[in-house]
Amino acid sequence: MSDIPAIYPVPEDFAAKAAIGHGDYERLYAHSVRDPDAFWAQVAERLDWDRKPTRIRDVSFDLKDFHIRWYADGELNASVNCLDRHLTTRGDKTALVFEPDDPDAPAQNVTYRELHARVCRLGNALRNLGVRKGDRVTIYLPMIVDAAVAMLACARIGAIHSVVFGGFSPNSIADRVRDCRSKLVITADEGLRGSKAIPLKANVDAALKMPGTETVETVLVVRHTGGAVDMQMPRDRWFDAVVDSQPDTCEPERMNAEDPLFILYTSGSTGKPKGVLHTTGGYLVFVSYTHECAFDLKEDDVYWCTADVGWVTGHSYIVYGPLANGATALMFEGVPNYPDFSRFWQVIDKHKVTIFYTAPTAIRALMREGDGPVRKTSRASLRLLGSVGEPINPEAWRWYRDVVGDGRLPVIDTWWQTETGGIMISPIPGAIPAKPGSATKPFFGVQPAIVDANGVVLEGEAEGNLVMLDSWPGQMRTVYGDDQRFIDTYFKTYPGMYFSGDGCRRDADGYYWITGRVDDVINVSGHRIGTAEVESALVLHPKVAEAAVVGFPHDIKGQGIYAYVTLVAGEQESEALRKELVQQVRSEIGPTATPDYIQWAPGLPKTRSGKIMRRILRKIAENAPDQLGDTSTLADPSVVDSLVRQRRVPD
Ligand code: 6R9
Repeated sequence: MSDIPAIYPVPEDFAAKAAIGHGDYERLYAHSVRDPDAFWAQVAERLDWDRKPTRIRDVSFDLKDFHIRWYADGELNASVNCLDRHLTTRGDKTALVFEPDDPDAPAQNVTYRELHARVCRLGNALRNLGVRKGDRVTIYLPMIVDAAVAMLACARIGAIHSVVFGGFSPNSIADRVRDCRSKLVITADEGLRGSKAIPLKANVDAALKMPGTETVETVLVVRHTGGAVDMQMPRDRWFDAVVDSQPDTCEPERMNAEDPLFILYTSGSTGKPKGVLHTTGGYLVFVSYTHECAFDLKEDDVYWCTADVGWVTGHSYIVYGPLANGATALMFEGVPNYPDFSRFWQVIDKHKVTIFYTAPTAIRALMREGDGPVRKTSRASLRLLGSVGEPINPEAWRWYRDVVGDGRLPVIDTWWQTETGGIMISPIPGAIPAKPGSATKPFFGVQPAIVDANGVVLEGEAEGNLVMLDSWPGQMRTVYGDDQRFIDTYFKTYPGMYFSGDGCRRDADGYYWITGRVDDVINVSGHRIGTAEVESALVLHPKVAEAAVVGFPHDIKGQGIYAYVTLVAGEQESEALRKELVQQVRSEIGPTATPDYIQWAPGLPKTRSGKIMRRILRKIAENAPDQLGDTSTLADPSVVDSLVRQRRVPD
């Protein structure tokens, strides 16, 4: 690592053209936090409001009077801001470029005018199907233009969308439909990933057989691959049959800034995934502003974020941020290694992509294939690279900059969360020199701090837990249907502050270095998996008495899933059972939660009060048996020896 420079100045040619250049950051940041009301009032002018807000920030993190409201007397419609207002100046500009899974299938360019019409037609269809303001609509689609159309059509009529990632299982769909009592589901016959068909409609069918999903009245099915599906009348309707004949204008619903825009489920340290709720005004202000500043957006950029719309990155930085800014955004249906490991770079050349935003796990997987697949492409159109989802190790950062970016482009490492709505800590590319592995400095108006275990704010160089001292417009407003869980999860650990769940270090230059989750959340390839969810899936098996799940370092995925399983007395350990358990987790949650390793555990290390000591299990999973620390408080220290003996030793 010593050969990686500790700091990379902003490339001169980039700085020269950047909207926010050398020396501007400190001044603008100081201004943004000195008078947040004035600052965020001014930023809000970037949107078209039906009624301009006069109340800007109305927030208290104090548990006795807890509330978070931004722009509370403002009114606007998110789809109008993403579409209608661009029609006069950018009607014929490409809003979305669709690049299909199969490189030989035709790509599509959808203009703002076309996208507007498609959104309006679906909005009308949804209204005809009885969807009203405040109703919930579940979206379970592949990475196709209709996914963005579906989100924006909901926004247009004031329905709250809940996008479920296409890799999730029927069980996970059912959980999410049940939790928010969805009225309608929008899906497709199948998705395509690396030429493999994903049976989306069949998964929805299976989900809707599960109890508690009876609220769903209609399933709209997009014809995508043409694969055979089972249509159950009158519930199931073909999307084209219902939508295509609709008028291509649709009266937008006038929304209060604090009316919900969407719910997105995310894993936490306990229980089932929680429905993170974002509202309309603050969220849209924040994602459009961060998208413009962090990516130094220019009118003629072709911007590509490789995330799936099923994650927050897809919501904020494929759909809402870029479209609110009138940008051209690329949607890619496929995977980085199909037909081969050069695909990303070929797509960049094909569509002349200028800004590329991906995840460290993808960078590491591509880096492992060597420089060849990259070097055989030009990538001359690129001017900025971004990373998101997990800590990026300096080696991967440098490969990204030097090989993908030919050493000439700025790299921004952007830290944020589903809960934060948008980018919180990131270089402003024309203004902040980068340090590989550091997300660098807070975005305008964002006030991070590092606290010790007692919640004492640490100054200067420090390491501890990452909190936010004050609100920002993109902050989540609640856990859908469970205000108390929202407060308990984020505001109880350190009273008066938002707790991120991440550990963090700040260096002498004031740069922030995220060290990873400090709670029981595992970050697998940038996807959050709660250990409790995997444990529940394992103990559902009749032969399993108990399970404990921890993360361990993984070369490509960042973290892998390591499960300790104790069988019911008398049951036999076997390879077949191990496979069955892996399959069980996949079908309960989805392939992203697949355990990398299952270790049979005759017993688990517990305190005398019966608490599993995960610290010890983590060290064993990390193959660091000499760092177990104090085991004297265990009820039965001998279980540790047997776990250590049988641990997985990486080759
Ligand atoms: C946007 C997104 C959030 C968690 C977060 C943190 C990790 C995200 C990161 C990063 C280090 C970065 N994370 N970006 N860690 N550096 N640049 O990923 O949202 O899926 O909710 O995950 O991901 O641990 O707490 P989400």
